[in-house]
Amino acid sequence: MQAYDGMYLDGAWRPAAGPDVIEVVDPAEEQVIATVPAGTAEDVDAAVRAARAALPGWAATPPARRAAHLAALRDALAARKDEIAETVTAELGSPLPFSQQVQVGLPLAVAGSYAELAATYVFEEKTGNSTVCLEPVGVVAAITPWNYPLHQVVAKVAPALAAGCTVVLKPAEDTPLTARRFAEAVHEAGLPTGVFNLVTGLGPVAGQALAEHPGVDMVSFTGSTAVGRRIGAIAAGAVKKVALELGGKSANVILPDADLARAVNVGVANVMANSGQTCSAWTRMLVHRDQYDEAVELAAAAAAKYGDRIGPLVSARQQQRVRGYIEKGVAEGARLVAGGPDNPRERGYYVAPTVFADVTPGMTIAQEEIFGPVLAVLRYEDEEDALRIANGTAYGLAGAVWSGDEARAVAFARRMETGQVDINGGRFNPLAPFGGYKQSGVGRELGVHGLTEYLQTKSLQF
Ligand code: TXE
Repeated sequence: MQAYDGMYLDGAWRPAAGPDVIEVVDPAEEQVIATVPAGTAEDVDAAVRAARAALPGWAATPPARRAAHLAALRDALAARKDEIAETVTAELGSPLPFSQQVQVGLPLAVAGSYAELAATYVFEEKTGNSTVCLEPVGVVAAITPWNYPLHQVVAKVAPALAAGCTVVLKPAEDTPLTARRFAEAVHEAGLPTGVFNLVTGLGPVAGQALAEHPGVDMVSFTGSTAVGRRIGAIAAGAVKKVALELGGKSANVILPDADLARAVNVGVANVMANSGQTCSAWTRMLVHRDQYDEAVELAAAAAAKYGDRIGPLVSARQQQRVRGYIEKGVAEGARLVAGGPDNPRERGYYVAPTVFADVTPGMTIAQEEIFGPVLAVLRYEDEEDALRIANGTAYGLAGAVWSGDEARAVAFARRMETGQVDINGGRFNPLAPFGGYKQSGVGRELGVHGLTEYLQTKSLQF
């Protein structure tokens, strides 16, 4: 057990204001592996002051110099990639190969993309007799969740720094160790003092104090819709900018002319990855009624094969939550064809890869975000029916369409109320904007769109 002290404030690790700590648990072993300080409003205030003091210098730093700093940060993260992957596995539980390839591989690509964008983005443009200046919003509060502990941090901090903003990060209480590794990389990369600050702590204490702090100009939040609403209300009250990346209930629409086996197998893998703890996961599979039985059989077999490779959920709380949803699915009349509510192992917060058939659009498991390895397979009559079902939830974050005719898939995707759609499998693109329609959020992350979230405009007339 390692007792970490200090928070990264104003360019150094400094003692926390209070004595309280947060226990970090290895979810595979159900054992406390470390403690970190539980920050208070006092720590938050010190961090915001440091970020404010650093703002004028960083905002005035030429973009090419900021880009060089971001490239150094990317390199520092890359140099520690194995250690970070091990840290993610220890506190989140994701299997090590997944931590290496996805949990760390993906944010490295994102950090690299912002090092390039900072160098090439045009921060000033002319329109008629005006010059439009794109200036940093100011001090950014980044509040992140635990499901992709490095990616969620990089997806906010890298564009904010590229834009010339300074940052205070409050990471999720379940995964603060990865955030500490990130802060170490910032330090090694030699970023100017106070440009990035880290406060570990509980959401309702440190997170709330940060969102409410008058020295914060913008809050960028990823997490539950319930907390997102609260943060949105705080931001509206203080008239500060806000970006919210919330939950999802994405549809994987398999049109009748698709390669059914491929669409089902990729669809199951998508839901089971990271034990279902992915906001963009395709948790609803929509299949034409003529192919329904075959698809259910394929999905059940694919889920059963996934059994040994799945990691635990992050916490006992999330395990309870997911089991509760599975029990609700059964109670509402859906048919379990793989997995179920029982823990498949003696130790660890595991849930077996679970597939429900005979799910109807109004059921709780077809409407609410479960955030576990649980797939709902729904039947549709025709394309219009599929579209109605796909668009028939409060969320709109991601989705997929499969068809032998790409143009048909694209036409369908254009009618989906969602921020990102993969056509016949798609591939991750660190430059493609990511974010939600409807209750899935406000604003976009990644690429140029992710950068402009952290900018405000000033026009000069001549
Ligand atoms: O999220 P919270 P939780 C969804 C998913 C999951 C559910 C609950 O469905 O089952 O949310 O997860 C901080 N003021 N997602 O409870 O509480 C908190 O410390 C300021 C979807 O872990 O929203 C953490 O840093 N901050 C999702 C962050 O908010 C507060 C990822 C997220 O925690 C706060 C995670 C407050 N009052 C969960 N209360 C996604 N979209 O990817 C908490 N926090």
